Amino acid sequence: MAIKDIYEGVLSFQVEKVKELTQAELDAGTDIQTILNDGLIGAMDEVGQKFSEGILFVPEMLMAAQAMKGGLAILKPHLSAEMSHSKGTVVIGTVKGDLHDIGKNLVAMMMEGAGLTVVDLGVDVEAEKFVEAAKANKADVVALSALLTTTMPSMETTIKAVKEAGLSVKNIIGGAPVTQAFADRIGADGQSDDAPGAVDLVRRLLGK
Ligand code: B1M
Repeated sequence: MAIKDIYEGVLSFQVEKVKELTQAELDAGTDIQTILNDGLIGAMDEVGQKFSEGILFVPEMLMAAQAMKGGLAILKPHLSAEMSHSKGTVVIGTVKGDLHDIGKNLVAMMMEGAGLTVVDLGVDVEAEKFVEAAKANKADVVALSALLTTTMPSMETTIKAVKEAGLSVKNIIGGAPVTQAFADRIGADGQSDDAPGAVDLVRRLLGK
């Protein structure tokens, strides 16, 4: 039994095995950060890398994320508030009018896997709800997803509302129809084409 087995368990999508191994490491007194960083997060970093290289695809990334989430659920009660907030808080949702959530969920899971605290508002989220949640959770980042060209304007409305509320947060956007030119035009701090890229973007924006 070793952290390496947790890492391999995530890479081979074994939810139950990852949960059992994570619990076993906890019971053995292994440092939580080591389990998190060297096991779960490390494996998701490799998954993200392989996705970027075209070696793994969305279904595999979702399965690995599920396995990682299994381990994370075991660790969560043991993570101190300080640790769980140490890498930043992201408020994420699919913008108003849009019900697509598979990609957004994947982004949220990868962010959790990267040690960020994620507040997921779901789908069809009004601009005001993003503002309220960002305030209530002292968010570092507001992350908006849209899959429809018709809901892209909701991103602009939301970013405008966040800025008007005077919140000191970074706004990022993503989803199939989103481009860098669009992100620039609506004043977003960045955009990403995929979930691993969104994690990298947040890390860059937060200087981590
Ligand atoms: Co809809 N749909 N859909 N749909 N749907 C698309 C998006 C569409 C391209 C299909 C098509 O026509 N070829 C089209 C949009 C056309 C357009 O606007 N240009 C479309 C349409 C038209 C519609 C409806 C209007 C259909 C209708 O009712 N007439 C309707 C709209 C409903 C609404 O939202 N109001 C509709 C409904 C649905 C379902 C409910 C049936 C279902 C959604 C189920 C769900 O999400 N729970 C659905 C689905 C499944 C799709 C397709 C087939 C697949 C989307 C998906 O989940 N992809 C899609 C066609 C396609 O993409 N092939 C389509 C997998 C997912 C992992 O990828 O979401 O792109 P994706 O996420 C990626 C990146 O985009 C990125 O990272 C993810 C992972 O790498 N990403 C981010 C996403 N969010 C990000 C945020 C970030 C960063 C990266 O930072 C914040």
